[in-house]
Amino acid sequence: MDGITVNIDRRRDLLLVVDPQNDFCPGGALAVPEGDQIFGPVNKLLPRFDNIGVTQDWHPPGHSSFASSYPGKRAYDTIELTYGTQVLWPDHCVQGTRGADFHPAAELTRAQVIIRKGFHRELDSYSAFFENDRKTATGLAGYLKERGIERIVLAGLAYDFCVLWSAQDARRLGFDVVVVTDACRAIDLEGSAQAATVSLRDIGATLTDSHHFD
Ligand code: VGL
Ligand code: ZN
Repeated sequence: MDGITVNIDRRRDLLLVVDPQNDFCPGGALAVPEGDQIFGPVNKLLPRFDNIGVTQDWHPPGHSSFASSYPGKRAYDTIELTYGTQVLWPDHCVQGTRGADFHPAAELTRAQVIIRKGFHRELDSYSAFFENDRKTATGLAGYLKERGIERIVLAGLAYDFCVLWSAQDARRLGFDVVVVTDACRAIDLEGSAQAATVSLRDIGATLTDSHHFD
């Protein structure tokens, strides 16, 4: 496990850094345990890639994924929305707030595309490609196809939500997928981190760590 060597192809590969934002790091509104530990591996990988994308969770106040939008509900409860089961989160990554900003440790100046997601009030978006209805596109797939990208190398937060869902959609869209496990951290709700690893293997994603890039 975690030992497969990946040869970077600067033309066809894109490094996608998922939601490297203050609110997902220690001290943030939806802090992922050790979330800030990803930046060592992420910053080591960034110079190795010519094609770099970033996603930014970007919710309006009162977003439908916030527990505070439902009287009587608490964070981490679930509800049924039109598109299926939705975990309710603490208010996080509210548009224009410091919590929604990229973490200062992330060296993202060479990123060429920033995809904001989760900005429709009634619809959450974990994946970089589609919102949680799995139909509303973010536009990233078209961008990548026009740029000739064939493989997505994923790092970021959170492993078991936005990274996982991005990997699933990327595979469905025909991209090869590599997940850099030490450049990710999980929220881990009821075993979701382990379940994510099983799903990633299932869909044919390559799991490796940042030491195994050639
Ligand atoms: C995420 C929960 C809510 C993530 C975003 O980035 O994984 N998780 N919003
Ligand atoms: Zn969110």
